[in-house]
Amino acid sequence: MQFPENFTWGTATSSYQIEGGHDEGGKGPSIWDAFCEIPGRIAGGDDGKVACDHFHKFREDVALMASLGLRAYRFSISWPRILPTGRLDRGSMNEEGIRFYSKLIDTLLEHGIEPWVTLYHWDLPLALQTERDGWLNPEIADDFEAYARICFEAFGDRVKHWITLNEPWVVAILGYGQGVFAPGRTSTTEPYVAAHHLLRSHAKAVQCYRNEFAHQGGKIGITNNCDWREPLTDKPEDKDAAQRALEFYLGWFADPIFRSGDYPESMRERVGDRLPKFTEEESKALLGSSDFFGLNHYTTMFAAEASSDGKEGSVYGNGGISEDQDVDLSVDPEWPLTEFKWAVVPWGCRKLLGWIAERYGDPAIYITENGCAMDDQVSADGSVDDQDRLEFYRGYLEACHQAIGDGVHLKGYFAWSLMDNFEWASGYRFRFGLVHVDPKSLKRTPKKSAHWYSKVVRTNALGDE
Ligand code: PNW
Repeated sequence: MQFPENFTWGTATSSYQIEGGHDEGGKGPSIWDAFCEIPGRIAGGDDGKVACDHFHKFREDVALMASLGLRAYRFSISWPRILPTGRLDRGSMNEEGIRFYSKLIDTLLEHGIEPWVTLYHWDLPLALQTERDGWLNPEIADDFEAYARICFEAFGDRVKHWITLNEPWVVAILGYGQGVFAPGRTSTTEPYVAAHHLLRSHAKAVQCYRNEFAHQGGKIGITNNCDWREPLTDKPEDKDAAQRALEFYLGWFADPIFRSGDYPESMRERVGDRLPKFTEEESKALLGSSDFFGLNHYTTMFAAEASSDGKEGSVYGNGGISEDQDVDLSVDPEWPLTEFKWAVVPWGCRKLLGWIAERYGDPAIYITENGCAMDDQVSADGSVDDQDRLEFYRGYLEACHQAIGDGVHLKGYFAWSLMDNFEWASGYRFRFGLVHVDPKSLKRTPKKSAHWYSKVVRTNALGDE
């Protein structure tokens, strides 16, 4: 199974999950630094103070990626490492932070690895939360634009792929709806407000890039996450439920950008006044504001018209505010589960890619995350024979290959994650890495899946192992 020659192969990480150095090099605190201090919020009382210590070991990590033959690396910039208070007016810019990412980018380029940079992967400067209400404040769009401009200025000569936001759905639903992620708020109105200002912020940053940095010749887009929703039966109500579930999950963020400049009709109907409205100018700025369709995809569930007993399926609920969607979710007990209890369903990936191609007019799609946590058995020498993870990747990459055969413009794939890291509210219990990181020595050892992925990347082909 051969992939196109110019297909982008990479791995992905995010700042808070790997960097550590939480109070080093002039960095200010983020909402995740604070959230981890609250008893009971993170499994095992873990935090990202040291994480993988990538802040000090980045050269080693880049060399490791190069040795695996990876061509692209998606990482995120920690906003409070650049602006310790989040804004230019109070604290000033942190030159040390700029120097850190500059060195990282140079090191990647020296090794022939393309940097793909995410501006926001959830580590909001704490002061923007405590003093200004975070993503609930409309003015955050100006703060985000100012921060983005600094990054374009400092790194845009070398960075040609920008991702404004990672998974605004997670920020809105898990951060402001269920409160399991920072800032830990629980509400049925705030997710829609936060989502609205996340979208406005994205559009502003893109406008800034296109107006002021077009000469840099890069691409800019957004990454959304979505699982596949398969109708439980052929009944029209279940088919409608699956469609509605996808609209509440992905359409919420993708319709304004790739389709209509506005939220899906199904959301307007059901959410009513709690769904904010875009001005005409905002709609115009949003529509077409992404050069590519970034997609993080992990799993699949069945969707059915809600029954009165209101059952819920996934660890994080059902992909929106359940009360608003009227969708029941379930899984097939035959589907294998990862350690994270996400079902392994490669055909769901193929179907989702097809759904996106159709609904959004065949955009260039990049899978910016796909991967799994598995029950790694670590040998004394740190090696991990993770055949199950390898099978996961083989299955999902086969599905990607089939989607390309269906005519979907899938242009790249980033494995989540380069290495085991801080898995948010689950702490260090779940290991998504291709590379094992020893919790004490922080020594890196590629797992069996990493060697397999390395072969795929080098040959553009899915071989046997
Ligand atoms: C993504 N959901 O998070 C993130 O981008 C990564 O930082 C994270 O480590 C990875 O997936 C694994 O969890 C998600 O509930 C968190 O559907 C939750 C969901 C999806 C993605």
